[in-house]
Amino acid sequence: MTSPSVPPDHPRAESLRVREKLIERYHEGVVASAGLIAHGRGEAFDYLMGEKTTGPALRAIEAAAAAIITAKKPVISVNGNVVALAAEDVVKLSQVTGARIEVNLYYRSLERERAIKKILERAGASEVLGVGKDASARIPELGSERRRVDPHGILVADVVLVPLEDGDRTEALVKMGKRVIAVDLNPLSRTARKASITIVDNIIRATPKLTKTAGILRKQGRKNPADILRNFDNKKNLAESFALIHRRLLKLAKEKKHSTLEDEKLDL
Ligand code: PTJ
Repeated sequence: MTSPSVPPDHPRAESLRVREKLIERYHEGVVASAGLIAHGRGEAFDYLMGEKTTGPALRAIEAAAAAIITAKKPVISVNGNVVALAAEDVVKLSQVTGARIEVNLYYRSLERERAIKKILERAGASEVLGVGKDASARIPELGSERRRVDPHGILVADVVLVPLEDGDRTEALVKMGKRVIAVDLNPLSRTARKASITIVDNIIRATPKLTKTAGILRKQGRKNPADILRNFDNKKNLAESFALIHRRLLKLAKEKKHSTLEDEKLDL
């Protein structure tokens, strides 16, 4: 099936281009069919937050950067949606922080693992863990295919970044004593609530900001990251995202004239 090209003057051109990219990757066997549904859910929450990186998200990004650069064995876990939306950005993050990249899929198949690895390598990755027999270790207490991990990657990691995740694994990883960083537009999701640090933002916006912040913190030395982590409270940060959505909807409800998201980006 061929996709219609997106008219550049369409008011939601960027959003449509992102959708087309995901559909393309779906047809290539990279994105799972459920990944398209997951994207729609993410879009809905992005609307509620004004499609921009919020204050609470920026604070979570700073804490996440601090956690990654002070980790001994940080790992970035990637799935179909993540490579479709942010392959180059994930590779850059890995290069700046030294975090290893591991493929970890809910709908696991060797074809998908290989296709994802190929995209990451095309984006500049020199190493991709967790493909095929390399995912020989198991996360205890986890029933899904996500339990299969690389013994050199997620199994021994102290910090794991899990963008676009389903909640069970986050919970299991936290139980294993790991610090888990989630990127999830839905602040109500299990993942968002179970993670150690939750970045409530679009992976497309959050990943380059995370890389930039990690680079800046690295230059400042290690004391500052430790302070940032000590002062970060994930529950409080999530509550700020809820409050922000609440305030935004109240403000929109009070608007007398009709306005759309495109002509009125509310500054909250
Ligand atoms: O590639 P696989 O086989 O590992 O499968 C991946 C999916 C995404 C299908 C799987 O992990 C899944 O079912 O995830 P969920 O439970 O639907 O959760 C995905 C979460 O990501 C939802 O809470 C969405 O709101 C959120 N989300 C979707 N798009 C984005 C996002 N968060 C950040 N940025 C996005 N672009």
